[in-house]
Amino acid sequence: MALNIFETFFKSHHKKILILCHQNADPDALCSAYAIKNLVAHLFPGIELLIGSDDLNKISNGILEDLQIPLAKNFNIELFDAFIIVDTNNVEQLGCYRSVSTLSKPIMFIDHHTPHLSTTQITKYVVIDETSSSTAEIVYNLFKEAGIKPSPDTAMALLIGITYDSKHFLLANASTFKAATDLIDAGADYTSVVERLRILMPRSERIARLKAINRAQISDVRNWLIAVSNVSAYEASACRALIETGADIAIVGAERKNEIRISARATQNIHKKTGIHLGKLMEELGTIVEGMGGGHSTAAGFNGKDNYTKAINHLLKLIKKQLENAPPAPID
Ligand SMILES: [Mn+2]
Repeated sequence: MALNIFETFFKSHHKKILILCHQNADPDALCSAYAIKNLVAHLFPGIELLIGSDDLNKISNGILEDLQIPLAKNFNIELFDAFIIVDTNNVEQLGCYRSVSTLSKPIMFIDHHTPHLSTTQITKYVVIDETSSSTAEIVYNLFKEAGIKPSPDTAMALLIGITYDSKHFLLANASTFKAATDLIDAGADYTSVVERLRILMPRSERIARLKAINRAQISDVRNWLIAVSNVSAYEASACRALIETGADIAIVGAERKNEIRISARATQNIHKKTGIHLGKLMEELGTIVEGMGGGHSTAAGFNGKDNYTKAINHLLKLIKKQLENAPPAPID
């Protein structure tokens, strides 16, 4: 089924295609893009496929070198016939390549996040599975459906993507493990995957986390603890630090020259007990404040312009409104 959509997209005689990762591309995005490039080389030789990303996160930079993944730079996006957007649920997250949606060219999304409303308006080519641990698992299933065994390098890349996004199989289901064993059979080595993903947290990230905790404002809504803070970088990591420290919901904003970025995280506990879905709230925020948001139930983000205080206050209001009608947190 997914392979049908994938093949139909390529059969439209596209000659030069760009695969795009979200900004600050993580190993799931980068490795998925690399594996798609190799799958297409098997299925449709003759198509020129390039991988692009506004920037890569630190771990991805290491993987890029290790696996010698060709990342294209300084290209003109107008020279491509079509685009594949991986591990990204809205074009706003493409950073400097966000204008691809205005080029009136075919676009395909391959992703495991909750699709943004705009996605289905932009294109009919969507290979999205929200139940999948990672985009890499979706890409592996395309190989499987096509009856193609990934090369050892491709298998390695896919296992890196799956391991990273499933948090070393903490968020895995049976199909995640099945994909992993198939990839190990195809030549991937799990010990090397773990070694590649193990890096020390940079000092600047540790400082950002400590500052976020120091600056946190805490709201108590029906015993649920919401922590709001700000940093100049590492907002997602700062959110995780606040959650690890004890918040039920963490919101961390970062304000840069002409843009604001907000990350939010919630515990599985508050999501299960109150039904709160941060991805949906971030999407709603995009209809109130200029910008675009989305994500998963317990991890979401928002990108906007020049409206930091307004965006944070509105998000907090949306969360409070929902919690006021939800079951309270049990007090210990
Ligand atoms: Mn992912």
